[in-house]
Amino acid sequence: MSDVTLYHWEPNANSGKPMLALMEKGVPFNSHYLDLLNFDQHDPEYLKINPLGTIPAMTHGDRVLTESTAIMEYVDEAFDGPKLMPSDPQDQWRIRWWMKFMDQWLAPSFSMIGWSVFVGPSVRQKDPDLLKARIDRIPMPERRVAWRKAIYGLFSDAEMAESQRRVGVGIQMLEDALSKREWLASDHYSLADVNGFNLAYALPLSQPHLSNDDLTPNILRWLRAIYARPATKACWAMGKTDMVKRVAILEQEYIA
Ligand SMILES: N[C@@H](CCC(=O)N[C@@H](CS)C(=O)NCC(=O)O)C(=O)O
Repeated sequence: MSDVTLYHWEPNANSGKPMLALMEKGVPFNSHYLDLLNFDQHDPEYLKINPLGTIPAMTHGDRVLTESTAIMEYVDEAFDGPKLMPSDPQDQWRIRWWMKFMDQWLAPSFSMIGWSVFVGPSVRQKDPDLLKARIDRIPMPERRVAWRKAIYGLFSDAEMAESQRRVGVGIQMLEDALSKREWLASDHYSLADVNGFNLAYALPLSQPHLSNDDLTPNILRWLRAIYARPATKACWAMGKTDMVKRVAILEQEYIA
């Protein structure tokens, strides 16, 4: 029995970041799955761990850790195993630059699109009174707004267009960076790659007109190389829903 417990949803976006970091490091952990589409993250029991009602969260002994990127950095420092943050200060800066850019600017746009096309439609057929009660108990006002918009289809055309624009800019930036080096932010596989994979693994399916072998060969090379890693395969095998099956697109090799 490990003294590490990870509270997570599918290996995807924020939950997948600490899952994959733990598995890359070879750190055993207890997996506590929360079904985001069943609003498990707002259950009173879980709010004792993370009062914000978001996932992931991790406990290590009596320490409680939240924020997916900060958890990954903790995991890299606190446990043995391959280093996912190199010692060179410029590499560290580049890795943190990319993680901040992805977390703050790019991921919210991916998320808005995902919530609009997948999360909202997945839950809106539930009983209306139950949905209202579930939304009303969400601790963070901004998350309540996001859930309402997703469930009732209220994301505006302007905000969806801005998210799509950011996804386009982000894809171009990833392609440019990956045309200069093998990995995203240093010459070694790092936390920036773990972070980026969780954001981008389904791009060839979700944005096929912007990310494919012809337009973004370096992104595809990079995604396939990460998916070929045993830790990534093991991590995605932990998924419980069809969502994770999207990663299978990376098993297809490019035939010119
Ligand atoms: N900045 C936080 C964001 C956490 C977050 O918003 N997670 C999403 C899932 S990717 C969540 O819990 N959403 C559920 C909700 O808002 O109810 C982190 O990186 O850990």
